[in-house]
Amino acid sequence: MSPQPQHASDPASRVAELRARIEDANRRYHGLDAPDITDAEYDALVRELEALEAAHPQLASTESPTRKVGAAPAGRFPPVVHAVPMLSLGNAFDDEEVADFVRRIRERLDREDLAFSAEPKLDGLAISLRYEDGAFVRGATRGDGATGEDVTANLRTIAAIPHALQGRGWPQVLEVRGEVYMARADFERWNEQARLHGGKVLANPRNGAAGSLRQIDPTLTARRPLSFFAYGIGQVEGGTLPDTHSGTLARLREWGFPVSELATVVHGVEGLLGYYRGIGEARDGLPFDIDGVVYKLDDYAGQREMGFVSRAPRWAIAHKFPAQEQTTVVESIEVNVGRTGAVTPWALMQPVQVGGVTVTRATLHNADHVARLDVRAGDTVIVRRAGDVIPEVVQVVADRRPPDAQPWSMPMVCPVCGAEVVREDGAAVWRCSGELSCPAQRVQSVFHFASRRAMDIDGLGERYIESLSELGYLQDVADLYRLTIEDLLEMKRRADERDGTTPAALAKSGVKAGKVASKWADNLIEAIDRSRDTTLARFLFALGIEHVGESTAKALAQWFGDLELIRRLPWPLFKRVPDIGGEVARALGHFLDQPGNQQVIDRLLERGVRIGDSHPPHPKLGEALDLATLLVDLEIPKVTAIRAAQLGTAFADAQALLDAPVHNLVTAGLPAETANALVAWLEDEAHAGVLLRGAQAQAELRARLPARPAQAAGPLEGKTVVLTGTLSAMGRDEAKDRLEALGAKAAGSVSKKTSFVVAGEAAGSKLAKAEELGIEVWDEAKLLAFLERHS
Ligand code: I6G
Repeated sequence: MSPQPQHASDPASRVAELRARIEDANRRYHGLDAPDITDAEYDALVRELEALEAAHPQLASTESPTRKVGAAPAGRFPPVVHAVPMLSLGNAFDDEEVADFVRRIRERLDREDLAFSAEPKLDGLAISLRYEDGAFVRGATRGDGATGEDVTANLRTIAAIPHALQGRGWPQVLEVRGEVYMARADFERWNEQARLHGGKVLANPRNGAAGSLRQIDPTLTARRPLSFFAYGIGQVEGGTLPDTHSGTLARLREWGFPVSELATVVHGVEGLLGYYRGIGEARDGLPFDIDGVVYKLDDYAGQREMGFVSRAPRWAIAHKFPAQEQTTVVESIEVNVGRTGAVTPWALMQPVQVGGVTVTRATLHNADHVARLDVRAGDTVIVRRAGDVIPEVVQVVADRRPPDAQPWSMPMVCPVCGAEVVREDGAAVWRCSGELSCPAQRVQSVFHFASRRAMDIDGLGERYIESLSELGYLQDVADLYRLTIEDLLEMKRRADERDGTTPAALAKSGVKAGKVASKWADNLIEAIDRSRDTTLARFLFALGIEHVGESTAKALAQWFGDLELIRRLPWPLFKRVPDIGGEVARALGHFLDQPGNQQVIDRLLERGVRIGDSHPPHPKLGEALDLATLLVDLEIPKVTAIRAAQLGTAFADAQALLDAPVHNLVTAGLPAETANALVAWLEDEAHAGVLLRGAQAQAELRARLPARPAQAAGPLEGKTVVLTGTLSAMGRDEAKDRLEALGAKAAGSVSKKTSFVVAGEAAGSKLAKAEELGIEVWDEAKLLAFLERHS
């Protein structure tokens, strides 16, 4: 753990110290959106203060932060006095505290069966939206609970917030409360772009949401991908609402507010804890960050009777999950060399529990990120681990830096092979220039190639790949298909010797070394052999091309259908595939332009790799194989879609355009500035070459297009399916592949859009969700029967 500062020992001084620290944290969190401690640390300080105030009542004060909500607004926006205060929630950190919460209500109301509305607690920013006669008139932050900030203009830019209420029956005045948040994928996308282009990297989705709402210029807020969930109400006048919270949520849905689909009604302590566990299991797969779940007594009459204690209602509580952010100390900054040569810095840290997992390493993304955060060895940092994302360092705690901490810089040579580390102009990534002569790149590329979702060579772990590479058996992935049983046995013998696992030691432990090794080698050779029969998508993914993940590889296979065709395409043609943009297309083009890579593909095919699912290109490609589209895809400065269309009409083909003098371009209707920019661009031989290759590739694609309409759509075309639980006859991945092959789209979470859920053994919250939403559920037998019928 990080070194903690010394605390005052007498209660009065410690209380004063805690109040000052908590108030400072409140100001940073609510007012400045720049927290310097994690939520867990904050919660611990508040708990300590509460305990001290309870043990020493003479120290209690109405001015204590334990009696207040948030922080007074920082004054950037006009103040808004909330007609009904925006409170905060008490917290429960374990089952016992939840049981106490329920017991207190049961005793005070003298009721046995208590119904609670339960919903996830989003990690966002609480806001209040005021509607008068159905029109959105004002939106405010929570502030200190009594007074917030008027951020109406910014809230109007969020698509999920209705400008006018839908349906009918709404009260004349209605205040809706809820949480503005940034979905994880939007946050990741935003940061990826920010890292690439030097923009503002957000520490976490919550800071992203809060910072976005505090922009003075609403057009800046509009650019941020923000979402909203409604979870309650404030002032209501001139109308009535249902007499339960769950009924109100349903009504809010009808009036056009997004309400969490995971909100539900449960009964008693068991119901609450079951909900907590179910959401806990689903947490990593949710599209947004949550820090717990909230339980609210469902009936308003009971809520009124329970009332409030200082800053929080007695009828609601937040049950917190283990924190996803923690502080720890960076021991050193190391770099990793990936399969594309990217040299990525990461932090080796003192072990710390984050979200229930011990973490010692966290990514620092790239050199710019390290520079932006100014992370140094010795620094106390905040690490974050959310969902299945790799833990990352998000912030340095500046005032805990040791005086001798030194700034970090990227090593000039690759720590693995000694080749120069270089950075392309304008790129964020530094690369080892050693390519396949760098053992790290070689090992990583083979490891990826052999992985389950790629060529699926079972039994070939990273350690063996390292040994095979060290001993010269593997120069590149194609060498896998030359390995013999003898090579493997020789490698294993030498590796065991090096690791001290001698045949004598094995014999002593009762293992028949020779037999075991030869069985292992037989199996591995068999697995390599099996992998020869593959699909185009797997093959493309296995090549480890930068930015080409599994879904891009599948899209390429689906749209172009043939490796030989893909191998010859110049980069702009890849942009014809939906969801492939310039960056991915250029990475693909760059990979295929390297003679070394083409030779590896040749050798793989020579050594027996067979792609079994080649087919003609997707007929839709035929819709945009013209000169104008090519010119747009080439991203030529000043050549917009309109200008490209003019050129496409004026010139018969790419060669005619290349031959045209500048005045012909102007005659074709191009402004002089655009014509000059185009001529300057075409003067570069590489540009002219890619234009001509693009035109030839278009012609080839046209020739390959199927003469008649595409094959009939798969039986699951347009269906969205979610797989959950354990399937015994095949893995979930295989089931997913087979359903996708029949046209289905696989999703990670259940929503109203899900067509059906395949539920194996021990299916949990996703199954419960499907049942709750009335979505069709298939058991494994039904899945197998369906696949059998459509195989
Ligand atoms: O901060 C909050 C998050 C979520 C809440 C809340 C909530 O319900 C799902 N509900 C209340 C009543 C309050 N804060 C005060």
